[in-house]
Amino acid sequence: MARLIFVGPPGAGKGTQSKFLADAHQIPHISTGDILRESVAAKTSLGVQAQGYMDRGELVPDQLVIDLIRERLSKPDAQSGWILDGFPRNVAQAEFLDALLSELHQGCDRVVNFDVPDPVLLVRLLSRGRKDDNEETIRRRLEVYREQTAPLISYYESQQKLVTVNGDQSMDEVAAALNQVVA
Ligand code: B4P
Repeated sequence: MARLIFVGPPGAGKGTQSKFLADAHQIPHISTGDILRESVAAKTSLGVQAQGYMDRGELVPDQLVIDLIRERLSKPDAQSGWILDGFPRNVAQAEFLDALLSELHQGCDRVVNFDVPDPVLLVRLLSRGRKDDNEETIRRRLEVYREQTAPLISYYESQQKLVTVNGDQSMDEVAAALNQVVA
């Protein structure tokens, strides 16, 4: 399984597990959150436009992330596999991705949904302590997840690509569960 999409609430372990699996399979880990944070730090035009949304726990406008994903997936190292971590985040982004992949003659093999209860997410994110990991912003990110990202579960279920992993286990246990579903 070389082309994977990771979906789940903030703090579910998408970034953590992406790194493990990308290293093991020697495929790029493409995290829209990481790319946006690097753009904010470098004060690029994308970063300047994205910063306020990220600080408030809102999704940045679709067109900004769509443009960056189009560019990233067109690079040579993304032609034989990737893990998309944090993209798509809503149905409009998922529809864009379906169209882009068909243009690039690619397809996604599996969509992994990380299932973790809200109280566990809150504890994890508060202990990570990133700039957007304060209680008010986390609550907003969880609301945004429920309103905009959770509908992707039925979107990908209907494409018969969805697998759900229990993310409320140790990192090694989650990695083992993930290996079983993507092997
Ligand atoms: P992201 O960077 O995607 O932020 P996240 O969802 O909080 O990260 P993640 O869920 O990967 O964290 P992880 O579990 O690895 O997005 C940040 C912001 O960028 C968004 O709010 C939005 O503004 C913007 N954005 C990104 N993509 C976008 C898009 N497509 N469209 C629009 N806007 C977009 O780690 C969490 C913590 O849990 C870590 O400390 C980790 O060590 C710990 N952890 C992980 N697994 C664990 C386990 N099994 N047990 C215990 N702890 C664990």
